[in-house]
Amino acid sequence: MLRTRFFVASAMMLAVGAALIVLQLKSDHSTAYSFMPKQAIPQGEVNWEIDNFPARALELNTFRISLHNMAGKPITDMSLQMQLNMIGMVCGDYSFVLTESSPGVYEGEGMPLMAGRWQASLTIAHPAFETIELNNVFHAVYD
Ligand SMILES: [Cu+2]
Repeated sequence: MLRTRFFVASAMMLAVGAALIVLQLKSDHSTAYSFMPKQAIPQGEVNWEIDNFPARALELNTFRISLHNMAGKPITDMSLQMQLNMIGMVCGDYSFVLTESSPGVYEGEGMPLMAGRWQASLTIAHPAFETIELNNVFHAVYD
């Protein structure tokens, strides 16, 4: 009898502990926005770079996107566009085009309008491919 009660009590404590861990993981997941430098696309992989990471607020920052296929060869002649939006705040978007500076490498200048967390939405288009949309998150700071 005592043993059963002990077992029930331990099982409940384990359940509560597990629930707390799950809650903690969930809240971590919703608050931890991390920059993902590599993202997969159906054709291969995308590499994100921001010069002087974290980005500078109210300054032009170079965003460099490298595209390569499964064989590691550059994916050329794509049309890239980026839009920056501040997360959880409507303080203005910033859109710009990225141009191909060397085969498979696309560069453009983006300006986050405030310090904080920003979402970068990238559109990769080509007449022969289905348009790809990717998102990333980065921090902007004041100089
Ligand atoms: Cu803002």
